[in-house]
Amino acid sequence: MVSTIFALATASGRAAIAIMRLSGPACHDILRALCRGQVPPPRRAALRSLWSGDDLLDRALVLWLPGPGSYTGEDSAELHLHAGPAIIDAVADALVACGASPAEPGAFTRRGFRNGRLDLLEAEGIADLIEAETQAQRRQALRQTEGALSRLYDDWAARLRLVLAQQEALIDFPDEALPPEIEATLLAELAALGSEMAAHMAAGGPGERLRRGLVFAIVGPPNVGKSSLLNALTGRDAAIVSALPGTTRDALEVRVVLGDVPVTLVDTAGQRETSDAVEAEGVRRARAHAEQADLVLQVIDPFSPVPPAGLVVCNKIDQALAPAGTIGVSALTGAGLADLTATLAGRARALTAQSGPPPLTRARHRAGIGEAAAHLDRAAQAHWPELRGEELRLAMRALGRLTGRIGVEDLLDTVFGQFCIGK
Ligand SMILES: Nc1nc2c(ncn2[C@@H]2O[C@H](COP(=O)(O)OP(=O)(O)O)[C@@H](O)[C@H]2O)c(=O)[nH]1
Ligand SMILES: [Mg+2]
Repeated sequence: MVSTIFALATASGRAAIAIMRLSGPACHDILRALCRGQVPPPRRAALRSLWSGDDLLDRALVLWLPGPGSYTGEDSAELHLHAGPAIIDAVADALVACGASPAEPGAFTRRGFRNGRLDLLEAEGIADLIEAETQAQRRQALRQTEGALSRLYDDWAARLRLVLAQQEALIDFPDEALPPEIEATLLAELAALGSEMAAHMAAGGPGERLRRGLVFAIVGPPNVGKSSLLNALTGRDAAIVSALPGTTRDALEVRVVLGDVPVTLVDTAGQRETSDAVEAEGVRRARAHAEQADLVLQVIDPFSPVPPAGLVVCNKIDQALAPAGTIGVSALTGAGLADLTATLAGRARALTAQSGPPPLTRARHRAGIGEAAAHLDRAAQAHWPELRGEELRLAMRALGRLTGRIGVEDLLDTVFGQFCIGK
């Protein structure tokens, strides 16, 4: 028996309106109880008094959204309450008294998935859409909620199904006069699918990076002005600046938006030999950060040796000229900072740039496509027709798990656990 769930769909805290959302078979009964029989017509907003016994709880805009055309596919309702905490508490109590229960995170979207209103990729897109901080992230997430990635994977699955049908014909009628080119056509299609998947994985980096945001690490010798540069770039007094070398020990992270991409700038301890155990740990962490960063800004000053490669920023150009091949700035005077910001924004855009088909956006997608491609590879090399058929079925299964059309029970908690309550 499916339960009826409710949750606040709007953020908590004082506001003009709070939307309480309900979904499940008891919705109509609950509305009838709260509105004393005056349930509004389907999909028409209507003002109603909400009652709990003789207690008037609020006057609210009420929406009755019968399934299966609702977000969850079930009978649903919305109560647009005045957003006072006492009202929300009273309405929640009344809903519980009517037999409804508070929703878990992602419960509404999960029901939508179960009822075929959206697939797993589209559901992930909705989670990303809510998390999106920049317009580029919003566009990418919206494209995924609209099914762009699902269509790509479904199309591959459909082509695989055809290959599998041809393969089965070869298995079932080995002695019949089947056209001799069947096997060659089948192998050519397998190769084509394999290379499309490989290209998709190769092009997936930007999609994943845009979804999670970038990390730029600021590294270099002590005292060249790394912390000053972090403060200047972020317009915040986040890092401690001092003439004393070895001031920065913990890596300090500040989030900014560069080129419409969220970027975490990490200030690190200056690279030098040190007998101070804490600073040495800082130096070790700085190296680890640099290894994992999407981009490393090597900061020097005009008096330090120029690193052999990479993006080199020479700070303190108020004191001396920057060496050739470096980007000269002064964290003190602000000289060159606009150019540096523009360069970093360009790098951020390049690292997340997309063209052509929708990119994969999560490690889950990469793993699934990788698995499908591996089975295709084995299918192409299989000597036994039955073995090839089995590998093709496994490849289709890997694709089906991506959209959630097959065997995903074990995945659902992971996917929907990332949602907020009320979505
Ligand atoms: N003249 C000059 N001094 C700077 C500049 N940037 C930072 N400093 C000074 O250099 C010293 C070290 O700065 P800090 O940001 O702590 O360097 P870090 O050790 O690399 O993080 C401090 O005394 C800063 O005031 C600059 O652009 N010009
Ligand atoms: Mg520092």
